[in-house]
Amino acid sequence: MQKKALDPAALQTVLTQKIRDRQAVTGVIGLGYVGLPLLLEYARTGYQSIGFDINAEKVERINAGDSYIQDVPTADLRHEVQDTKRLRASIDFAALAECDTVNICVPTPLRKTKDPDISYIVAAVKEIARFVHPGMLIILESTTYPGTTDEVLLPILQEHSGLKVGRDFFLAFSPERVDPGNANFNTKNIPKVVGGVTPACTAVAAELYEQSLSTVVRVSNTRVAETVKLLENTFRSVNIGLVNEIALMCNKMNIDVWEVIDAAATKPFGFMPFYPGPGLGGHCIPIDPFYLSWKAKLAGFEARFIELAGQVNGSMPQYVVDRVGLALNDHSKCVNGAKILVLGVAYKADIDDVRESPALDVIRLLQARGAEVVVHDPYVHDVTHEGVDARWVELDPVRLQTQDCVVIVTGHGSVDYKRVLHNAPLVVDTRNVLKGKKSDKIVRL
Ligand code: SAJ
Repeated sequence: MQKKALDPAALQTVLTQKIRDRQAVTGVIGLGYVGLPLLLEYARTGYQSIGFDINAEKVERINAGDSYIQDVPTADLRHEVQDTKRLRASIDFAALAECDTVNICVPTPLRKTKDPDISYIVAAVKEIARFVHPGMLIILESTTYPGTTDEVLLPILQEHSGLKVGRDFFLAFSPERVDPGNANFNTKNIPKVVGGVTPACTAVAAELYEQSLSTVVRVSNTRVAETVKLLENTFRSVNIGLVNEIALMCNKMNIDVWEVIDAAATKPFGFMPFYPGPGLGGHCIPIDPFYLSWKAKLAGFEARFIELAGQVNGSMPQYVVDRVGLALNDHSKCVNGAKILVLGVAYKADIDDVRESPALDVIRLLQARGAEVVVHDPYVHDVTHEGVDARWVELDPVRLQTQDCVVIVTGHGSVDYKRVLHNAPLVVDTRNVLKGKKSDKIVRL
């Protein structure tokens, strides 16, 4: 007898009920600083939760209840792996067939040409397409350009399966907003924006998040949701670029830009302080805006602020090295042959991440000018990244006294800057960590 096709609403109702009853099996592809915390939230909510990653070591560590993500306490992970047995990881993507929902949380880097590289997303969605089934919900979380979900994921899923979005399966986008190490905001309490290919997709995706997360913000479609994240991070990149340009301007006019910003920040409305620095690091801010400008260019629009901010922020490492040269010159020395200690290598304070760190550019540029560079960073001991190789040293008084210059590039809170200032003959402070200190030995951006 001809099997009666389920009516479209039935699948949505069935999946919604499974989500509400915690009967849905949730899957997360990509077990990094976004995926693993999300997987843990799903398990905590009561779902059978399967994590997928191509890295066997990560899978092994998760299944041993051993966390490698700063924001995922090992004890919490172990509880869901060993006690409740709700969480497991797998490198075998066939287990996707067991999943009712799948979140894609894989990297989206830039190519050397500054074009988006969505190859990790495509690889993940092709795996899903092998196992997509009626009543399945797929949500892309990786930061990407507007249109990725509709133009790339949807065709792959529909063509491989013959299923129809919004009827047989549900597809949405929800930007990840994880800020690693943030003590106040985490996966559970950061408002979650979500937009689906169809209203039914939005509804089902919101239903899933509403079971685990504090606040869910529904938007009308995937493109809005994709653009939200890019606006958030372009906002930062452009404002950091602005304040870097103001810093260069103030230096020319012999005005203390740090004092200007602190005073401007007393304005109780309509102003948000950003601070100059040695450049833009991390895997979000230097990269995400170029996903937006790349797509805008295809639509015939030149995103000038994004490009300009990229130029200004990208010029800061060279500006820092030029300021070091001028400072040494004032002490009758030159960069060539100078002993220089770069203090701080991570891309921002109090973390160990060196991805895109401007410190690597500062080191590279100083070495290219003949300086003998050593580094100290309490969080980063191996400084062989992106073609840079510099020796890590302890921050002892003799070391400081024998340097020609110390360049503070990352303002880690655990460093004793008073001791640095006391012992070093010259300090170039790109982060104003010596704020309020008066000394001829200090050069500020
Ligand atoms: N930076 C400055 N001046 C500033 C702020 C930052 O030079 O005033 C530099 C930092 O040193 C760093 C880079 O910019 O090298 C990026 O810093 P960030 O504070 O934006 O930190 P990120 O890259 O960790 O950005 C993340 C983002 N989170 C997500 O993408 C989910 C961003 O949206 C957050 O707003 C940001 O953390 C945050 O607020 O901490």
